[in-house]
Amino acid sequence: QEYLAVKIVVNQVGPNASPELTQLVKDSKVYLLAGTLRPETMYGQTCCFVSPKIDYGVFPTKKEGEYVVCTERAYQNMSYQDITPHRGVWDAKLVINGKELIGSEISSPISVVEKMHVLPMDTIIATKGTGVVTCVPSDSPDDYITVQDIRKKPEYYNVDPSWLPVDDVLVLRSAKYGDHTAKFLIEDLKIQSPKDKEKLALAKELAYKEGFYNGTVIIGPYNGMSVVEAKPKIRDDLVNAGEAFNYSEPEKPVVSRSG
Ligand code: ZZB
Repeated sequence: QEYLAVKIVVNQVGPNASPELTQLVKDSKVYLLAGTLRPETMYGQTCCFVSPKIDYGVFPTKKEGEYVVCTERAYQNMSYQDITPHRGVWDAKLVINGKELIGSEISSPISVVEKMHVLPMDTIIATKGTGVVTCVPSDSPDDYITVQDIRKKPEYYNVDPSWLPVDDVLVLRSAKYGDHTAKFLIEDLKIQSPKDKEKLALAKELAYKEGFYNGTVIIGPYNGMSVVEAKPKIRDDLVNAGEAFNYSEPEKPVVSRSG
């Protein structure tokens, strides 16, 4: 699986950050690394998700004074792909729980919304991607329903309502689902909560397929172009600007049955 890791700048830490993390963000450049398969939707980011159930590492990059936040597992993978300073070395400068990051003020490449915040997503899987998910509520049903749920009960999630994104930014058009694919599918499949796992998996698959094969970009420099055409261009632009990099995730290790 070939992911794009998007570098989201942490401008200011939130209220739960430890003194160590606060100091590090003051003294250095710290990026959240969001793993995505959909670079063409990056204009529509409205926040970034981490899981309060996952521990993350703050790891060094090849640039002095620059750090990235992701799961140890993800960084370990990267350490064999000539992305990190030392091959096969994955020592974290700092280990932090996702909770520490919530409420941080961030900004992400090509996002129309310039000032965003980190919010909690309980359904992030620790063993996939970087453990950091950039939120695109226009085209990701999981993101759409998660933001809605936080909006409904911010106290439960321990989220300051001022961190919530305002309007969704619409980035793709398709014949089947219009300009707001995620909203369409959430309503059509009557998905009520981020815990509706099976329906959300179906919504994700439908959104992926329609977006990729029949989607058109309706924003930014590739406005009017098909997703098939624009996707690699947007990916390359981000990589060339140093705002993202490609990395691959190995298939799950297979347990040998041969004995
Ligand atoms: C932005 C985005 C915009 C995404 C969209 C999807 C969609 P897959 O196919 O299952 O590998 N993601 C990444 N890592 C995780 C994780 N650890 N746990 C839960 N979700 C994760 O899914 C990869 C996509 O799932 C990634 O691409 C990321 O969200 C999220 F419009 O990034 B995506 C229809 C989906 N649309």
